[in-house]
Amino acid sequence: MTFNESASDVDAQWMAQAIAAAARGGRAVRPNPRVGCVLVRDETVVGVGFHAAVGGPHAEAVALRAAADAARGATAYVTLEPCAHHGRTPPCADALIGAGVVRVVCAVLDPNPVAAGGLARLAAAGIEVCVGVGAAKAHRLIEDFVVGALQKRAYVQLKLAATLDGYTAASDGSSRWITGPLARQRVHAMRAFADAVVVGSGTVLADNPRLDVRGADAMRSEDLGSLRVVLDRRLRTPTDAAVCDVAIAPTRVYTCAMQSGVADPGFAQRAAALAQAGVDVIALDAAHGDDAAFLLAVMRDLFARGQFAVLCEGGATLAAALLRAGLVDRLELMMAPKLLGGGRPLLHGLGIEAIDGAVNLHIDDVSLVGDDVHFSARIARTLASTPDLER
Ligand code: AOF
Ligand code: ZN
Repeated sequence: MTFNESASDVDAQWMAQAIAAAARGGRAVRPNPRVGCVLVRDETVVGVGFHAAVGGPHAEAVALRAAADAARGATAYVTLEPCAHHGRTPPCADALIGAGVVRVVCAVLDPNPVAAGGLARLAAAGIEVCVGVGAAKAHRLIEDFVVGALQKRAYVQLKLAATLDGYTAASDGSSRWITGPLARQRVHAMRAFADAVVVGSGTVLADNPRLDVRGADAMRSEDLGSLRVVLDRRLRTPTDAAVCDVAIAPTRVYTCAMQSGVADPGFAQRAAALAQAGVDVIALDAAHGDDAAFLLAVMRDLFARGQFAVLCEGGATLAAALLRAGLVDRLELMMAPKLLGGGRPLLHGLGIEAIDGAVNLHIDDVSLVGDDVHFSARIARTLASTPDLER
């Protein structure tokens, strides 16, 4: 198998088209990956496909169907290694072989051990294969899938907003509209793409957010927004909190019936009141007294119930706890062109004392949104299954 050896700038351009096709897949593909495929023969595109919904045909199958006989002799550009397994659909590696494709260029290897092995199968059939072209961009589209496939937990995007000097609120607590309307619009788009929006109970108590997607007026009753999730170990969320208005969107509260092994006498009554208000209360037995274990249990439970990717919107205590637990996959940081010189910090309780302990980020994107700056960064860690190469 060659590793980028025979790839060229031309390959990078076709792969960019396959990546653009993959990006057309939306929420409906989860927990499966967003994948795109472009078939090229004689420098002409003869078929394009992308994975549109879980259970539906894979990107390669869609592109092969579009190309029909023109696939013979073509090169396939696929953003993910073609599968070698009989899953919900037959193996794409076999379909590519059967269609007479002569070369397969893919961006990243499949981290899913059940489906992997397609490149080896293609190579064994005499097809020229190549991996690593466009790897960084293609990997970005499947970050949620990789976390789900390897860790069976929800993928976590952490959204934070602060002044340029890193404060989320002034010392009197006032924080409304640190960032401008365009940045807020972008956050609404992120909420809409997530399967759930997650906050800590401190944020519910301090800011009373609604966490809706567009505003209740625009929402029809059958068109509820993303699930809202409150992490509330002590069950402090009041039933009259805006987030408990389940006419806007459904709400789930994760809690713990016991605190450090001690039963809380008012717990059952508060849980019953929330349930009465239509809130789904889930008490996890796991991990009394241990933030990291509680948060991991929450992320696993979310995944098991179909919330494969979540947007965490704070506050500072939950954000730090998630980072400490190694449960943040991507940071979305909105910074407003304002200075406060003091106030509430972005993170509370990260527990790092020396620069060596800093959380390292890899910034993929920086963009101006109105007057604000949006940084999108992944938490730097080794991507085991991904060649760290992009052409
Ligand atoms: C996709 N779409 O375009 C490609 C995938 O659930 P199944 O049976 O459809 O198989 C999903 C696995 O197939 C997935 O985990 C990934 O490893 C591989 N490739 N999956 O959903 C696609 N090419
Ligand atoms: Zn496949």
